[in-house]
Amino acid sequence: MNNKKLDRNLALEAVRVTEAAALSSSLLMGRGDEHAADQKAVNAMRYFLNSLSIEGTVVIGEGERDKAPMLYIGEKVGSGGPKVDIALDPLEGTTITANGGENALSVLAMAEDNCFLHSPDVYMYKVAIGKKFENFDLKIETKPEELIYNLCEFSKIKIDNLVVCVLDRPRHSDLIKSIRSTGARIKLIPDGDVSAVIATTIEDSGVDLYIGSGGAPEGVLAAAALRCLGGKMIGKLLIQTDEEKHRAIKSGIKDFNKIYTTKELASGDVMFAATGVTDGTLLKGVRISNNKATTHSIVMRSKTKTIRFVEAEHNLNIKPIIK
Ligand code: VTB
Repeated sequence: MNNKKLDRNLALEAVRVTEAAALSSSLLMGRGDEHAADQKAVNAMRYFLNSLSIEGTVVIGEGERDKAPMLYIGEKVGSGGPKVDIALDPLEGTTITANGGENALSVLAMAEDNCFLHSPDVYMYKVAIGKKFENFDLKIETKPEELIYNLCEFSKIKIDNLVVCVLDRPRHSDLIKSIRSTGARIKLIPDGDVSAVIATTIEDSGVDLYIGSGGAPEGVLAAAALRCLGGKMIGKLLIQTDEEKHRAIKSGIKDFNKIYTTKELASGDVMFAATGVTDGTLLKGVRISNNKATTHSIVMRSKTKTIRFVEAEHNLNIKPIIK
């Protein structure tokens, strides 16, 4: 069975996993406890991952083994079957969930061995553009102002109609100034850059371009999504300390200055599933009423570019949420 092409039904199985994680963590929406919400998502995701017929290895996970007791990088999951590499974030947007904000997702991507960049948990500078700009020559060294002018020239979009999404962080103050100097508009987000990168490719999301530094593991997950949806992303690891250098080397990174394309972050036949935890641009969050929960998920494959939106109703009398 090993090294066989991934069974397409696995993508549908993946939704069950993200649904479970989203359901569990959504119970703690707005309760101000990021850690507990994350833990619930991790418990549920791990339980359901272990029921899949795969020999899975977590390559993007909750962190190093000594810091993450579950779903750590290198952890084996599944009940046996084809070898699959797994990139996951049981709760992308822990703070968002704790605050009851928008765009928290439970995310899972799968591919054959060695298809995901084994990224250390450091920052990555990311630039992402949607499908409508796919033929645009995206270069990481282009200054934000120039990138915006070039993109508008390429697409004939008026500058003041272009919206750039940026994580709201003090480290982005110069970036924000540069973007504002062009006349383009900005959507500042508190967290959740996987969702923001995906938004560049969703029609009517109100986001055209994503720029800034965020988690590198989230960069791999976002690239996996773009492989299925279209759009382009480039990323560069931002390795700032000796300790980060050491972790990068341990992850197998040789060239610290390498600029990664979407395909270098997530190559091969990729499957991507996400379920909304809180309401967002792409998906609605979990709704619970009368012992019934409704989830909204997306599941897609890079090979066929099939995109499925799955709305599921869970009868909590028969199958309670894992707590
Ligand atoms: C971003 C954000 C994520 O990490 O990637 C961020 O999109 C980067 O770290 O949702 P900082 O918070 O240090 O800026 C997350 O918040 C996930 O932890």
